[in-house]
Amino acid sequence: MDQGIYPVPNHWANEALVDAARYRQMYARSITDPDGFWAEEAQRLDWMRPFSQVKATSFSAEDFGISWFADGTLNLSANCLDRHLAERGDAIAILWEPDDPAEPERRISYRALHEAVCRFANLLKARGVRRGDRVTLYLPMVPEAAVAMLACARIGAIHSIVFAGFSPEALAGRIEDCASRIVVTADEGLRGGRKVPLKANVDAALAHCADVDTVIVLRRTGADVAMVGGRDIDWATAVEAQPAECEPEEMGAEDPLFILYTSGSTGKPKGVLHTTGGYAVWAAMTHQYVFDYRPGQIYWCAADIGWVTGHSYVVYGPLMNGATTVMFEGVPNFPDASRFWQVVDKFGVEIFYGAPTALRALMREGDEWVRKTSRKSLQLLGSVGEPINPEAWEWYHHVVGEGRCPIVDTWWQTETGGAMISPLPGAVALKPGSATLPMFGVRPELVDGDGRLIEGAGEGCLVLADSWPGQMRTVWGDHDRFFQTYFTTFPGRYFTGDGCRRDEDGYYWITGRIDDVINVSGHRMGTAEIESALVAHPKVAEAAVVGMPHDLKGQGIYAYVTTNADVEPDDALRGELIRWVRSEIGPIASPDVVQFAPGLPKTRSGKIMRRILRKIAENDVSNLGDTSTLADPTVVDNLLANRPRLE
Ligand code: 6R9
Repeated sequence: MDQGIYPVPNHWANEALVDAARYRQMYARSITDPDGFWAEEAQRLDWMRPFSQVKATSFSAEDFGISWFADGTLNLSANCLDRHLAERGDAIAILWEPDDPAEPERRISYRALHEAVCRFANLLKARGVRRGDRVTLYLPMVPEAAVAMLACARIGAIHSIVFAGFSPEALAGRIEDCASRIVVTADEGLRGGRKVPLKANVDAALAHCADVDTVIVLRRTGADVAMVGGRDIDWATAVEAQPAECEPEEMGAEDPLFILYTSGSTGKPKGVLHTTGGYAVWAAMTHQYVFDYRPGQIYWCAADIGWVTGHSYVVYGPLMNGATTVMFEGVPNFPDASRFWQVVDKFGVEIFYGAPTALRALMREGDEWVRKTSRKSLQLLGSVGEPINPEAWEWYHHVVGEGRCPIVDTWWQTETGGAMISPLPGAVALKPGSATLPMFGVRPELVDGDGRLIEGAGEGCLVLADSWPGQMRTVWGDHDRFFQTYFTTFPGRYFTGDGCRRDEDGYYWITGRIDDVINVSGHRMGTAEIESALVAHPKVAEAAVVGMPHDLKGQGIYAYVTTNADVEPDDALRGELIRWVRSEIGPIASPDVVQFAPGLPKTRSGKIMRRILRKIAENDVSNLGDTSTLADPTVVDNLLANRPRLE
């Protein structure tokens, strides 16, 4: 299975911040002396009041609690901006590349970013936003998205970013869940030459959210959008009237920084809450070590700020480290499949961090699109979001990186705040498809279905035995759900939801989700969420959704639908249901396959046997396993006979 080993290149071993010996020594210390290790790592931040406690954490039911650096105070916006001004105020903080290559790029210095953040922070305050208030951001990939995030952090407001590809319904649910009174958006977004009606979506969402009293609208395309008097204000005009200085609030290390909604195996998306101090230490430290980041380097993480990768590795991590972070508005294949590498050449990008789904799509277009660009600036490549298949890894390494650039395959989650299992490029030999070894302070363990620890090489559920500073602290508004979701499956341990293999060298190979979460192009979708959207359709009686293998997306969405008795299912209804899910949740949730079924396979107690549905979706029907507990075994014969033909 192992495809071979790529040893650490000599110049990396000699010049990297962390070499193999140092990695081992630092890792060992992080486990045996966490307080000492983290007290030192935390010095990378500017604290307003130093902390006297470091780690105070327990995963047990009796004394459950997670807190880091509890009595320290700091401001994350000041750590991203103010402290760089003296030394590198004129250095570029954000290098922005628009969707359309004919439009000019924007280069925003640390000083200019600081001023924009202060003005926007003052505007938020003028609209009544106070410490602890929630601010929903529904923005395209433009520098103002980072400005809005940092402005919230500056005044102690909690930002909740909703990916600009989500529908009005999904947006409304997230606004309501955290009760935010203010939404920041743009007239329209622009992706791949197509316009996204963001303001119109906000208007539709707000029909359900009576408590929102302010909508700040950024002009991106200049489209003529409806403005509601008293509620909607124009970003540019409003900030002009604001002072260019805004004192950063002194925040406790455990004060909330942001909420980010993510899908789980049950129920509605959860509001993952991250706090200030621990998250900041984690994002800054991992950004520095994983990417071996040196001041002055041009760094590009191609994730959208709507996902956690955009939070930690487009904005917070790089800016804390004084980096020049590239922000890209567009998509990998517009205007053509060379775009990523043209942007690399245009800016001289040295570190590129992307997702396997994009790489697979580009790989399919052929090497020519890559080869006609230079890419000579590239030194290091990264991967995140889903397991990278060895074929895509090899292509990334040999074609994109011309065999010269190590690949850091970083395993982590919205919940973890930053990279958890990842090679450090100067320290760890690479194996294509493996996220390799744990980050400092991370204690991965494998357990079997009964919770027994698996020692040495083996495969099981990936759990984490102890806390790390970047860990989420709660589910917004539902602390019990936080405990139930992550700490009860294997008591005393954090349950990741991922399956994993550990090889003879102690390398970790993530095999994918083992819960009811589907990873579509690196985006997490809960099956329950899509099912509830389907059953909300007036013609649908019941629905079950599972993942299926998909060449480009990693996993696709396979929906089994039982219609109401008086409905004749046909292709028109199939199309209608797909459009329905798109409008209920967003395009990323569109089912790839809809199979109509007069009945779903259920146990006698009425529980849907997803195992069978998964096997059918995976086209692995030779052995469906034990079907004896089914209430009606003929249901399965019908499912098998009526599988839609897939190309
Ligand atoms: C950062 C992010 C988390 C889930 C995670 C896992 C999958 C992410 C991965 C990976 C294999 C990697 N995942 N990175 N699987 N190798 N390098 O993606 O967060 O959106 O919360 O997704 O993504 O299944 O549990 P999030």
